[in-house]
Amino acid sequence: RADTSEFGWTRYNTLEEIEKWLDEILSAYPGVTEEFIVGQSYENRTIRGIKISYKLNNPGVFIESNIHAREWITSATATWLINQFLTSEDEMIRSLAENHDWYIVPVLNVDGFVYSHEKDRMWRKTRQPSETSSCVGVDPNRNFDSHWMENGGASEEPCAENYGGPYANSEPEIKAISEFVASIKDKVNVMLAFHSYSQLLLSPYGHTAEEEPENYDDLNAVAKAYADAVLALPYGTSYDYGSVASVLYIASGGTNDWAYNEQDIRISYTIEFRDQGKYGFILPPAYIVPNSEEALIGISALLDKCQEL
Ligand code: ING
Ligand code: ZN
Repeated sequence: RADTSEFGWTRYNTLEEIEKWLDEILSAYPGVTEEFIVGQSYENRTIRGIKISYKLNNPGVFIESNIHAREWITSATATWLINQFLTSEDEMIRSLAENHDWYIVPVLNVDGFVYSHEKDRMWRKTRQPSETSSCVGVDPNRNFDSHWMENGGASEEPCAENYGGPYANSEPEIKAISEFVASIKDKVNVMLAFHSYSQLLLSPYGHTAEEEPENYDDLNAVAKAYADAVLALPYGTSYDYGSVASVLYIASGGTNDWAYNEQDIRISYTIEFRDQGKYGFILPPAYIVPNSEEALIGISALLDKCQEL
C-alpha cells in the first residue's frame, strides 16, 4: 500500500496526520515540549502550537506557518524543524534548538488547509462566509489590526484573493493568534511567518513604501545573513530580501507588520520559501527536505546575526 499512514517528509501530510504526529511528539518529549492552544477556527477546529524550551529565559522565536491554505511547504518545513530540534545530534542544530525558546504553529489556517486538501488545492483564504457576497473567506494575511486596509494594501471585494475582511480581526484565527502573541510578546524576540513561494525574506513595512522601519539596516543585515547561508549550501538556492512594499507590493494587515508595529517585535520577517514559480504552490514533495534544510541553516544564520546587533 502507498505511504498513506506514516507521517514523514516524503509527501505532504493532512491536518489529521500532522496533529497525530504532534501528539506523539508531545508525549515523547514531555520535558522540553509543551502544547499551547492558539484558539478555535471558524469551523471550530483547535489551532495548536508547540513550545520547545530546553532552558529558562532563552530568547523566543515565534513561527507562524500555513496562514495561507495552499502553501503546504510551510507546514511541512515547520514540522521538519520541530523534529530536528528534538531529535538531531548535530552540534549546530542542538545549539540552535537549545538556545532559543521556540513557539511554532504548524498550521494556523486550519479550515483553509483542510479545504485545500479535500476540495480545492489552490485555496488561500479562511473559510468564513461573507455576509454581503456568496464568496467565502478572507485573506488572513490582510486581516491583522495594523494599518488595516490602508493605502490600498488589500481588497474590499469579498471575492478577491486579497480581501481584507469586513473589519480587522474579523477572522477568528487572526483574532486568536493576535491575542496569543500579545500575551507572550515580552518573550518573543523574533517573529517569522512562513509562506511560499518566491524565495524572499520580507520585512516591514507592507503598508507603506513612503518610509522604512527605524531598524531597516538591521533587518536587512539579518536577512542577508539568511540569504548568504542558504546560497552557500550545495543546492545554491538564492533568496532576495527587503521590505514587503519595496520588493513586492503595498500589502497591509499582514503578520510581520502587525508584530513589528503593534507588538514591538523588532525582528519580524515573512519568509517566502521555494520555488520561483516553476511549480509554485504545488512544490513536489521531493523538495520538502531541501527546503527545510535551507530554512534551518537560514534561521540559524539569521539568529546568529541578531546576536551581533
Ligand atoms: N505572499 C504574501 C502575501 O500575503 C506578503 C506577501 C508578506 C504580504 C507580508 C504582506 C505581508 O501576499 C504570499 N505568497 O502569500
Ligand atoms: Zn502566503
